[in-house]
Amino acid sequence: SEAPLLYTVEDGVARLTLNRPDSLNSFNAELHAEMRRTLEAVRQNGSVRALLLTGSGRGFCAGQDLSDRNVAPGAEAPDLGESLEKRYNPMLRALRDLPFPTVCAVNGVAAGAGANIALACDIVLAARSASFIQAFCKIGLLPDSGGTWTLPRLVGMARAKGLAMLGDRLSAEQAEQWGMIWKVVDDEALQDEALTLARHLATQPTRGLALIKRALHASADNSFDQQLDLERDLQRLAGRTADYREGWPPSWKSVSQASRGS
Ligand code: T3D
Repeated sequence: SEAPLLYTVEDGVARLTLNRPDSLNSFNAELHAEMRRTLEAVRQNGSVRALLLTGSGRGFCAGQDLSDRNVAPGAEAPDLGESLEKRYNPMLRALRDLPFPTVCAVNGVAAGAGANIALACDIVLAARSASFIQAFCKIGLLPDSGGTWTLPRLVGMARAKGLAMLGDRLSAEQAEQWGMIWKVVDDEALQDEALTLARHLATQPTRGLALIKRALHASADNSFDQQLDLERDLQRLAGRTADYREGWPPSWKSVSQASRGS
């Protein structure tokens, strides 16, 4: 049978494609194992400078494969805490902590954990026909894969509560209007545009982008004062990178000339 996860590296971009289209790329144990292995390989691969995550077929990801969760009456309940501890949480941590930009191309419906995996990426593009569903409440669960942390920060508490407690389908366009994602793209242009964006990011100062990511992530838990201290520390590191030292005179000149209209 076909691999549940497709993985290529080209032009500094690691492309991961969830590939269980018959079940809308839902996560079974095999896909979890492949994701874990591949995210580790991506982190270790010195030539990778951006990651692009997408799905095959008409969906992006429907979250947990519920056919692995059939609970017969009277049977012992599965330990979902263990599922998060051993599978989802390590995946989300690995994805979020990658020291380079992650782009998600949401090609179709993103439901349950699938929605929150997408939202854990740095830049989220979605096909116009895609949608996001915090489906958990319909089966008695709460948003996981970081959703209860990510959602209020992206869309505010009122919308986070509505999404999480109602489980309604949010269109890609509404998600863009709410600032939950970066951009909606026409369906037929999605993969090209996402790849172009990921390739562009892979040519940019990777260490600087990693520091941006660190600072923005830390801001969620810091006071303004703490964040100023963090910016000082990280800017010190950024100022020592070859990218800064080689890059600033010509790009500064071209920027200032452009802004003077010459
Ligand atoms: O358990 C733990 O470890 C805890 C962690 C939980 C994390 C979670 O993600 S919990 C939330 C799980 N996901 C869901 O509740 C979403 C379930 N799916 C849906 O609600 C709908 O499929 C969608 C709204 C996403 C899409 O609807 P639609 O009408 O476009 O497609 P469909 O017909 O429902 O699905 C197409 C096929 O995919 C279908 O199979 P079939 O009939 O063609 O053979 C359907 O059964 C299958 N499928 C969809 N989602 C899942 C799935 N199969 C297994 N697991 C799924 N989650």
